[in-house]
Amino acid sequence: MNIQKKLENYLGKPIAQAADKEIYDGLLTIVQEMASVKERTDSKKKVYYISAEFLIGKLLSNNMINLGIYQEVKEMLDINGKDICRIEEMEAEPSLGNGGLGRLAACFLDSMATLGLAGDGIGLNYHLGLFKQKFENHLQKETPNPWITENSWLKKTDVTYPVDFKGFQVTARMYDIEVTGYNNRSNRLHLFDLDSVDEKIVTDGINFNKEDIEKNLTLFLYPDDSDEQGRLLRIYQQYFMVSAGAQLILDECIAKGCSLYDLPDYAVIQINDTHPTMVIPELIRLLVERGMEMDDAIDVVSRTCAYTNHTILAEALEKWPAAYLKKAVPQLMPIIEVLDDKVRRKFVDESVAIIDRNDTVHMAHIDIHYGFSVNGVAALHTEILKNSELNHFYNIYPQKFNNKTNGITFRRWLLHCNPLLTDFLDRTIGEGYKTDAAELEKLLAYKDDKKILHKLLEIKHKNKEFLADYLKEAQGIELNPNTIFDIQVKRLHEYKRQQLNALYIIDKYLEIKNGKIPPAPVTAIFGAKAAPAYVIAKDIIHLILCLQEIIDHDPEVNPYLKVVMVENYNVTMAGKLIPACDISEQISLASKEASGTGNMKFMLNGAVTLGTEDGANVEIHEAVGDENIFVFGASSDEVIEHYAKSDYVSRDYYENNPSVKAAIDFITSEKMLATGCEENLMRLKNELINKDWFMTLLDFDSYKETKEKALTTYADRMTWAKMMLVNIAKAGFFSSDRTIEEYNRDIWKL
Ligand code: 26Q
Repeated sequence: MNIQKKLENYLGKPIAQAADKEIYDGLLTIVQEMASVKERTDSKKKVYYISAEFLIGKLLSNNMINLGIYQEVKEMLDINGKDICRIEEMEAEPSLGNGGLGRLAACFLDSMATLGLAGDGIGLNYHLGLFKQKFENHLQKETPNPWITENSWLKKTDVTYPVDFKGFQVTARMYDIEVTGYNNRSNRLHLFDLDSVDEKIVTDGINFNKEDIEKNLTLFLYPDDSDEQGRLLRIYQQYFMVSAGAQLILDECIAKGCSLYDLPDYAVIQINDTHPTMVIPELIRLLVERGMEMDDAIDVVSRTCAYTNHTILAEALEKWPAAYLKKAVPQLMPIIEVLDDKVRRKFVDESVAIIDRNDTVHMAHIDIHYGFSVNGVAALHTEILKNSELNHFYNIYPQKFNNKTNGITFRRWLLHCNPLLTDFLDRTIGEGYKTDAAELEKLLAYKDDKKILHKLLEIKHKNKEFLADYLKEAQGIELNPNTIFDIQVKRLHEYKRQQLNALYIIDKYLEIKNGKIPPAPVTAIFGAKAAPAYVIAKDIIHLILCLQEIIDHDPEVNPYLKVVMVENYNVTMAGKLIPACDISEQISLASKEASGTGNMKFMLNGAVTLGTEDGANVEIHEAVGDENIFVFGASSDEVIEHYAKSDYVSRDYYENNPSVKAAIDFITSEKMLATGCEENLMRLKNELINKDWFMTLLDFDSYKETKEKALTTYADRMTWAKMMLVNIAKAGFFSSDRTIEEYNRDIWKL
């Protein structure tokens, strides 16, 4: 039966007469059916990608693309007077992640299924995803973000496991989401949940009773720098996930006939940052419980687990007071003590111990000692891990360290979000690039082809118009597609330096006020959520929202400059913004951004990067060459030296650089105070002058100079189009298919 018939059967009426929501539900059912009869990947050995976050985003269109029915459905809807974009809007986004790390996990699931590798995800079924962001009085407000509806991608299973906490036991239930590969077999994402969780305990905003674990365990995804209160709860969540996950893994292996001593031949567990680290002691505990000697269990588990590090920020490496673990999961402490004891017998160096003198447990240290692989997520990041952050470990275990530069799935970040470019590529270089991303390089043959270059500019312009239409309708924001779209979207963090971009905007504003007109009109677009307890990050949002309003109301300035901060930036919004971008802002302080993956999505969609030599920007720079990227700022070596010597003094820059001083002083100018809140603005100004931990002012001049160069180059349309073309052509390396092939080649060996 064709899809139109199936859908009409489901609806019981002609499509033209059905509401968007009914059509969505119908398509969901049909797609789920098609996905469930897909053959599952199968092999003796399987990878379990265990992660506290899977930022999968909306699934309908993605699944339809991977099942090969997207085009057919789109046309069928068209004929019946329905717009697929409207249908997509009926789906609530599962925001089950904070940002890069969670989104990476989702891209990896897509690539594993597409490559036909047996690889399932293990995570948590948060009832409320990352909070919804609202702006009120130029401030971020957080509200709950439910996504589970009656008809959803989640399938309840009968699989349950007991999980013990101190003094009580709960039952973990498994829910599954089918992961369809692109023209290939399917895998599963297993999300564990607790039947007793009760959404009604959420009071105002996103507050809830933190005491009642049985009601709140999987209620919320915690923001990435959760406050003290939330920390204990995270331990409960993490243990719940790994204990249920470990039981599932053992069950599956045993069902395949595996003797537990052969576990590494049947399973490889990829630990996504330290959040699932407790899987190591938990598996050891379970194996011992099933009769294995402790030493054997440690050996078996160590040959099964591999660890990925996603951060260089020392303060972000998870450490738990032993007292917390004792309070929540006392059964793990004796195991962790044995693990620590073994390390201490072997190595005198206190810095590699698992439990330190203050009785704090270092989660990453467990992973490194008791996993067989440690990888960073971009070349520079891995080098920094080896040479500084984890140097002591690298000296002990050089063979464990390896790099796996991140990647993104082209199914979502090109085929779905940019149909115009996809269609253009299909016609220009054929469709081979969809399964072999390296084929994008075929585009280089057209580097000097004026017709092709014009076409690229035309596509970009259309995408800018689409974005303008969308933002007008969704958020009442007016954009002019004839301006340069300069976009910085990512979590709000001081190290990512949205404040540098904001200072540039103030500088521009002041220049225009003084009669200096910029080479081309610019629209600076931001999107970012700040963790609710991250005060300075929220102050930076406040600054940007105030600038937006002031500039909007200033007729002297608004013909040349516009600032827009979109509300509630998420995966869905990313899919609309990225294809419309001219300049991709990747301006973290060198050495701080492990990789970045937004940088890759922008490049693939023909934006030109304005960035520091940080994370994967370094590899983007190498791929496109000096002429096709705008690089600025201090190098990671310089930055690391500044930290080592503690010789960066932001006040010196403030006092000696008149532009910097003027921009910072503007933050608390009369105009700003009339729009914003004095407390927030004063605090931010003081922070920049007296702390500036991420050296914003150090790079100000170089940022400004390089950005001016980018704006001038933009005016030369053919040069710019050529830059776009090279960026697209060279994006193939950043496909997550390549990344996953490398994981499999070097670590998993399926
Ligand atoms: C920790 C403790 C308590 C509560 C939350 C957390 C927590 C949660 C999420 C800490 C960190 C995260 C997320 C980190 C993350 O997204 N890292 C990013 O990973 C990307 C994929 O590798 C990289 O591209 C980014 O550079 C890196 O910042």
